[in-house]
Amino acid sequence: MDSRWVCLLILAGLSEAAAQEDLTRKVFVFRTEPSEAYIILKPLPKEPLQNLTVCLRSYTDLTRPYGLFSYATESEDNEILIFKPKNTGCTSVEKDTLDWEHVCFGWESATGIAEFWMNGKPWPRKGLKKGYVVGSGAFILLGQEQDRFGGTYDSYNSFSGELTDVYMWDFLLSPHKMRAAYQDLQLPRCALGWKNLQYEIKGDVVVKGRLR
Ligand SMILES: *[C@@H]1O[C@H](CO)[C@@H](O)[C@H](O)[C@H]1NC(C)=O
Ligand SMILES: [Ca+2]
Repeated sequence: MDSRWVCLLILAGLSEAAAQEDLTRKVFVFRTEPSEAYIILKPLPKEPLQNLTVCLRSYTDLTRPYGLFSYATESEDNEILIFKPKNTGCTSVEKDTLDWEHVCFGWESATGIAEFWMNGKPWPRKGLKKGYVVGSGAFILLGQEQDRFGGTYDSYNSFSGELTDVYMWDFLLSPHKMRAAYQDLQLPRCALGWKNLQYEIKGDVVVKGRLR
């Protein structure tokens, strides 16, 4: 979709969460590199989606490509994918310029408009799959890119580092709320969010307090 970040899409509806954990001021640390670990997110979507927003914040020194958020259905493994392609232009990351990166991806079927926000700043909007409906019955993972519904990961695309502030809404956030997500301010209620997260850790991932 653009040169630095790729967001593919197709998505489903969200149901109410049951057992939830408030992860405020916490992060997931994916400790190994490359990694076979991932985190399964719930609740599983029940309704097809016509609108959506996914936001998250990550911190890593990886220079290879990596998948952060992978939403797959049985018919489409890249239904929604937040994936960072190879870091171009440099072979190693300057450690003192490393910083957290916050991204939000939003999409609205009626207009087919996709938004991509990087650290609170919108990139030029693009057209994407106007009239499409994201299928329900999804498998949502953090830290790997699914090449098949609920499985087959290429560890070369795995994430290593810290991940936090993961949210998904079944509507397109307003520009005001996109900026609020970046600034970690009050956000609209959602079934899948960092303050009420239902998740299951698979592999070497630990929950730790934030350092910043
Ligand atoms: C999706 O967004 C459009 C435009 O804002 C709205 O008209 C429509 O009702 C929404 N659909 C759902 C299922 O919420
Ligand atoms: Ca894939």
